[in-house]
Amino acid sequence: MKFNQLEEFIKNSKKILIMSHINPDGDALGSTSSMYTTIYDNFKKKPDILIIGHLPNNYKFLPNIDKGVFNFNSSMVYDLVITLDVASLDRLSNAKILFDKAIKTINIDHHKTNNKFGDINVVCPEASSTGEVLLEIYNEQNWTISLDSAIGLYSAILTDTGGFRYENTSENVFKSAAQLVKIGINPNEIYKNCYERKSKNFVMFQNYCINKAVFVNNDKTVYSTVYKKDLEKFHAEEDFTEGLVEALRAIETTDISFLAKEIDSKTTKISMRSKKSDVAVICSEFGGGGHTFAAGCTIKTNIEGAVKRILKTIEEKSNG
Ligand SMILES: [Mn+2]
Repeated sequence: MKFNQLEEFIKNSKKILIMSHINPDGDALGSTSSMYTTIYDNFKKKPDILIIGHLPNNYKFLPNIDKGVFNFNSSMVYDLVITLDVASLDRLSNAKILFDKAIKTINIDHHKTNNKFGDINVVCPEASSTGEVLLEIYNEQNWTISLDSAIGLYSAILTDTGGFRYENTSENVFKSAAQLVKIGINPNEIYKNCYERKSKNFVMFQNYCINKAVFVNNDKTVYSTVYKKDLEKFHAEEDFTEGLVEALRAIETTDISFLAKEIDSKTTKISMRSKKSDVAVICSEFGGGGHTFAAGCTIKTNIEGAVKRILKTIEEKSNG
């Protein structure tokens, strides 16, 4: 791969913005942390960072992520906007306006449904994470990778592979991780930051959701529901549902697991995982998308209606 224009874009831009998708996860935030750090280390420029939604407590340790802001001026025109881990522009929510106004744009991602909306697109569906794509770019460009930058990349790869467990855990994932360990990152320290800083409410909320899971189709499909009143009861933060749908997939009989979350009385957000079936296909029926074994969509109806429609589509499109 050749990414020559990337350096040219960065060098020629004064005002640079880095942003990722709404309610960012470990890959989104780790990649953002690393990209900021690497641009500073190599070009002495300080990009702006926009965090769209909530910054989970367990990712506050990421170097330079404290430079992130949560509000923006919609009249701002950036010379360059870099999106990381953003599969489609609607994932930027109302911050899309900053992307639309930017003079130049770079789209770096690993979602197979990414529709290449940037002036430069580095989209690698075979990569585990956007962090893995970034490391490839840095190596190719011979950019310096500092310890702080490596911490972001390792966190991105660690979390998007579910701790080196998911099907995207390739040979290159371990090669990348080895390079980052060589730079000096401490795997145990990063693991503890990412995974062992849960609040009591978080654990109790997750157990509550698992407890009320519903099994259908001879236990091949399992789902749970999250109502606003559940979130209130446990004083839930945005990231409280993270990992739930994977926990349900871990059941031996499960092929497809999904979580239906009430946004309002007419909007339900679905996140879906599978072992065999292509859930990107199922979610794309509802205008969503993602990866083969991890996808999501938003359905304009209440939870009960959304669950009904999803179960029907699973019946039609799954591998049985
Ligand atoms: Mn990702």
